[in-house]
Parts: sequence; structure tokens; C-alpha cells
Amino acid sequence: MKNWVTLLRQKDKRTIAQIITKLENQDEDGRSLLPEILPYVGRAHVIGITGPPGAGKSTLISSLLSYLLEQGLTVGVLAVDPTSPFSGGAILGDRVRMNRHATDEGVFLRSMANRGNVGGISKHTRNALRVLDAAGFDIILIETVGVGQSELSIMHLADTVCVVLHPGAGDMIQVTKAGVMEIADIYVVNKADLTGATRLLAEIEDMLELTGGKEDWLPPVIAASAQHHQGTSDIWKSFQKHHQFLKQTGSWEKQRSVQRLQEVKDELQAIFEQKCQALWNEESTKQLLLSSKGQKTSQEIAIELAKKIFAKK
Ligand SMILES: Nc1nc2c(ncn2[C@@H]2O[C@H](COP(=O)(O)OP(=O)(O)OP(=O)(O)O)[C@@H](O)[C@H]2O)c(=O)[nH]1
Ligand SMILES: [Mg+2]
Repeated sequence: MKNWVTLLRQKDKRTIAQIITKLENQDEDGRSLLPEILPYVGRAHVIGITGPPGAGKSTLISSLLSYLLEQGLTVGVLAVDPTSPFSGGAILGDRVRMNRHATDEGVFLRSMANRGNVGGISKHTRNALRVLDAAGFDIILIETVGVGQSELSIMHLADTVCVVLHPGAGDMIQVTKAGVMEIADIYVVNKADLTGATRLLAEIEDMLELTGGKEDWLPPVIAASAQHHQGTSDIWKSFQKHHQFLKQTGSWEKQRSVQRLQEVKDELQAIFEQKCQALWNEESTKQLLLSSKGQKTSQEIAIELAKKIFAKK
């Protein structure tokens, strides 16, 4: 039998890809593998790269990859795309753009579809992250598109959240509205080669002066031009600084236990939703609804149905 964990620990790319797929499929193999890899999970620095569409997240990741590889570090990358309305699969663009690294030693890239998961981060993303962590990658970069509340869930996954913005009308408004400001540990103003970047930088700094940042951490604002590999080393330094901050203040452990709790909550919600749907499909539920003929309030009917769920073994 194939020794999955040994091969995983050797960063065998085929094995990594296969294990991620097995966990996604949730078949018997997948379920038995997860406990085996868990003892190796917890070492990697997980960095979320988020921001509006077209801000340059993939370009930045590509630039960071070159830089980190030069430093002798190993990097896993997950690109979490919004579900494509056409195919339901992951948009391939990112994979193509970052592909020149795909064959490099010490790098693993994977595009994942979010599969319409409400709440942003799916169970599959969490598990894929664990696989990369267990494989021993030093750094894991996750790209998500920061639009709307759902993508705020990157904070339930990453140790460090980097919000990438670019000069363009309405960006600040869009981002503030979506609440992205509350999750940022580091700001990158990308496309610093374009006009408007200086203004955006000043706007963010003004805003930070007002809000004072996150607890004891004041998020740095870094100008970059990812396409021209400018600002990459400053960004990396700020990631390292944040990592140090988390470790020194005990926030590393604290954040991770909050993330664990969130995961349990998500799982619990999924169980209830499943049970609710199953009950909804039952003939007896339809009968109950039809027979009540307006004599009961909707809440009374809902409570009656909830009691049925709890009564079931
Ligand atoms: N002028 C300029 N253009 C850039 C820079 N970085 C990226 N771009 C361009 O901006 C466009 C979007 O870049 P991506 O890296 O795909 O942006 P993204 O944030 O990953 O986009 P999505 O994944 O679609 O949300 C591309 O055409 C890039 O070439 C930069 O520093 N300066
Ligand atoms: Mg992208």
C-alpha cells in the first residue's frame, strides 16, 4: 500500500494533489487520512492575500514566490476563486499566471473553486491548507477575492491577512463597506506606478490614524508594483514582523483557537442544515404544513419541526 504520509512529508507533488482531492471527495480514504496528517499540522505561517478583483493579488503572489524561493523557503499556494457562473469550476487564469513556478522545487500551487459555499471559506480549503502544512511548506499563501462579507472569513484561516488595493475610483469605499479594513494586518497599495497610488496610500494612513489599527498591532501600509517586483521585499519583511508579533504576544495560539472554534461552529451549522433539509423533504412535513391551515403560526410549526429533528436518533 502506498505510504501516503511519508510521501507527503517529502513534498511529493502528486501525493499532495491526491490527498487534497481525497479530502475533498470525503471518501473512506480521505476520512482515514486526515487524522494521520494532523500531528504534522501547525508549523506553517499562513498568509491570506485578499482584495478587490484585479488589484494584482496573483501578480504579487508570483513576485513573492520568486523572492521566497531565492531565500531557500518552501511555499504552498492556494488560489480560492469565486465559483465561475459558466463551469462551476475554478477560473484557470490564476493558475496560468502563476504557472511558471509550478515546476519549481519547493512550490505547490492549487486552484480551488469555492463551490458556492456560503460564508466564504469552505471545509475543503481548510483541509487543503492542512495538507500543505503537514507537507512541511514554510509559508502558505492563500488568494481570495475580497468582495462582500463572505470573504472576510479569510481571517478564520490565516495568521496574517494582507489586503491588496490599487488606485481606482471607489476602491476605498468598496473596501470600507465590505469591512475588509477590520481584517487587515498589512496593506499593500499595488500599482504604485499608476497615478492615484500616493493618494490611496494617504487615505489608508489617515483612516488608520483614526481607527488605531488592530489591538496592539498597527498595520503597515506598503507601496508596491508587483508587476515590476517592486516592494516585494518590504512586504515580506512586514509578514515576518507580524509573525514575530503574533508569536511574542501569544496571539498566534489565541487566533488559532478562535479559528478552531469557528470551524466547529461551521460544522455544527452544516449538520443542522442537512437535518433541516432532510426533514423538509419528508412527506409527513408537507402533510403537517398542509393540515395546519393557518391555525398555527409559522413559528409554532417551526418549533414543532425542530422538536422532530431533536427527537431523531
Ligand atoms: N500597472 C500595473 N499593473 C499591474 C501591477 N500588478 C498587476 N498588474 C496588472 O493588473 C491586472 C490584474 O492583476 P492580477 O494579478 O490578475 O490581479 P488579481 O487581484 O489576482 O485579480 P483577480 O484574481 O481576478 O481578482 C493584470 O493585468 C496585471 O498585469 C502593477 O504593479 N502595476
Ligand atoms: Mg488573481
